[in-house]
Order: sequence, then C-alpha cells, then structure tokens
Amino acid sequence: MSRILVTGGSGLVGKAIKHVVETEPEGSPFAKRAGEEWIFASSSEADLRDPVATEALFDKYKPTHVIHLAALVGGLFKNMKYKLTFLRDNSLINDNVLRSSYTHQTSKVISCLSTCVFPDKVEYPLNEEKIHIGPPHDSNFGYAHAKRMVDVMNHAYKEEFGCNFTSAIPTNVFGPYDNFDLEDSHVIPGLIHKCVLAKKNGTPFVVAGTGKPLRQFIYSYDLAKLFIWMLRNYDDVEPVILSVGEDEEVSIKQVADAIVKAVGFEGNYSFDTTRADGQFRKPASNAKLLGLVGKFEFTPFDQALDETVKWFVTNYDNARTGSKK
Ligand code: NAP
Ligand code: GFB
Repeated sequence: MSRILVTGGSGLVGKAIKHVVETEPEGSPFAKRAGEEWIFASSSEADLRDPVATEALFDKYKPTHVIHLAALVGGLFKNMKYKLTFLRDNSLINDNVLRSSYTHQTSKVISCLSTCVFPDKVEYPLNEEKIHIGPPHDSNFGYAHAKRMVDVMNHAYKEEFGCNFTSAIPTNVFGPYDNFDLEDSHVIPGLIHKCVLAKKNGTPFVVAGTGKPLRQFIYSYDLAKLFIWMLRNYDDVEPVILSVGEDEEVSIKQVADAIVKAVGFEGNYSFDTTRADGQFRKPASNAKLLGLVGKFEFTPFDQALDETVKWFVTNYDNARTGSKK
C-alpha cells in the first residue's frame, strides 16, 4: 500500500498529474497502480508556510511518498515585483514539507525546482551539475535562491538521516488549469488570455518585451508522466532536468505567432519594448533524463498549444484569470 501526497495538487502541474493517473489506461507505465492512494492537497487544506499546519497535514495522511509541488509561483513580472515574498514563502514551504517528511518517515520525496535556478552567466547547455556555480538571473533572485536551498537540504537530510529526498528541474511549463492572470502569469497563459480578449473585443494584441528571448516549454501532461516515472524509478539525491530537447528552444516571437494561429486572431499584433525581457535564454540539456528513461514521446508544441487554448476558451469562467497576491 503506498499513499502519495501531492502538495500543490490544485495547480497547473498538480492537476496534470491527477489527470494522468486518473485517465491513463491500465498497463500504461503512468497509470494508477493497485494499492496506490493519491492525495492532491491545496493551500485551503493546509498553508504550508505554517509548520503546525504542515505537521497536521502529514499526521492526517501519513504519506509514504510525496511529490512536493506547492510554491508561490508566477511569471517574470510577478517575480520582479515580489523578490522577498518569493524567497520567504517558498523557503518556509520547502523547509516545513521536508521537515514533516522526515518526522513522518516518508520513504521518498520529489521536490520541484525550475531551470531559472541555474546561473545566468554559465557555459550552455545547462545541466544538473551547474546549479550552484554562479548567481541566478536577477529577475528570479528570490524564487531561485529558495529553490536552490531545496537541493542543499536534500543532500543534508541524506547525509545526516539517510533520507531519500530528491528533486526535478522542469523548464517553463504550460497547459490546462494554468494561471491565466494577465499580469502575474507566465508568458504562454498570459499571451493566450491577451490574444483571446483582443479577438473578442477587436483590440490590439500586445506582447511584452522585444520577443527575442528564447525558452524551452514542456507540456504539463508530459511533465506529469515524467514525475510519475521518477516516483517509481529514481532513488538518487541528485536532481534531474525534466525538459524537451535543446533543439526545441523557441523565441517569444515564435510563441506569440503560434498563439495568434491557435486562437485564430487576425488583428494588429505588436511588441511593448518598454517591458522587461528578463533572462535572455536558459537552454537546458535533457541528456540525463533520456539516459534514464530511454525514449520519451513529448507532445508536439503546436498540438499542446491548441489543446491549451481550447481548454481555456471552454473553461474561461472557471479558469484562474485573476491573481490572489
Ligand atoms: P500553480 O499552478 O501556481 O500552483 C501552485 C500550487 O501550490 C497550488 O496548488 C497552490 O494551492 C499551492 N500553494 C501555493 N502556496 C501554498 C501554500 N502557502 N500552502 C500550500 N499550498 C500552496 O503552480 P505550478 O505551475 O503548478 O507549479 C508547480 C511547481 O512547479 C512549483 O514548485 C513551481 O515552482 C514549479 N515550476 C513551475 C513552472 C511553470 O512554468 N509553471 C516551471 C518550473 C517549475 P492553491 O491552489 O490552493 O493556491
Ligand atoms: O514566462 P515568463 O513570465 O518567465 O516570461 P521567465 C518569459 C518571457 O516572455 C519574457 C516575455 O521575456 C517576457 O518578457 N513575455 C511577453 C511575457 N509577453 C508576456 C506576457 O504577457 N506575460 C509574461 N509573463 N511574459 C520565469 C521565472 O521566468 O520562469 C519564474 O521568473 C519561473 O521564477 C518561470 O521559473 C518558469 O521564463 O522569464
């Protein structure tokens, strides 16, 4: 019997894992297995910044395994506005979850970092050995340092107590159930929302920045499958980058063009170069991942984007379109 607690289970990645374990056909390597109980926790069940509430959540479920996704998350502009809040909230959440996992003898924890934790000025491509060899890009200052500490704590818990705590490092993620807030979201949900409104209202579609920065994007449902794979097959403290290949890097302009096509927008489309571009690029190698999983079928970008736009338009009234912070 294993009881898997997914913290942050109500967010973009958490909902994708829920979708995969509940819909994958029997026999699929990603389907729910007999004797597995999955629990998807949101902040309304326990504010993980509070050590007492975190202990209570672990007392209630006594998880054998944890996929730790809960975090204060946001796009470039939100990160730049709230560096201390991103640092403090995420540091508190991560420390409490690892502490309660230790006090409850949880046999495995996979935490979730992000490729923005890597140093900004470093030889590319980024790989798992390069996390701590220089400062992150200033726009991610708070979030990046809080996330780096998870890797540090994983090694310390292993050294002192022999805990099986590890971490995954996804690139930018997108998909259904994302946060589509116009200002605080990431680029793909933000631009999908702006483009849908521009089409609906006959107003201009404006992309922030120059459109030149480069990014790799992984579809949330693909990332979900890779987390399930790690849960069942990976028992090493060293992190693993979960990403499409380096050759799949696209410019923000290419992303905007693809969104215009997916939404079917025919109006004006321009760039507001008064807004920040953030980090120019963060090309990550997925060589370690492919070395571990062998072959993995990533969903083609345009197909994943189409499905996300369709989901957003269909679920507009229930989608997250306004930030809590
Ligand atoms: P998200 O959609 O914003 O979801 C965040 C989740 O964390 C929600 O379930 C939220 O609960 C929960 N949460 C936030 N603050 C909490 C608190 N104080 N106590 C308890 N739960 C709390 O984020 P996401 O995109 O799915 O991110 C999941 C993980 O992936 C995060 O660790 C993030 O850093 C990482 N990541 C994301 C990306 C990306 O592009 N999105 C890229 C790389 C890594 P409520 O629903 O109740 O608010
Ligand atoms: O996805 P995004 O917010 O995060 O922005 P980062 C990516 C790029 O898209 C930047 C441009 O160059 C933005 O200038 N962009 C254009 C837009 N239009 C928009 C828009 O409407 N909204 C947004 N948000 N961007 C984040 C980190 O960096 O990556 C987080 O700050 C996290 O901590 C996340 O790690 C995965 O890729 O720049």
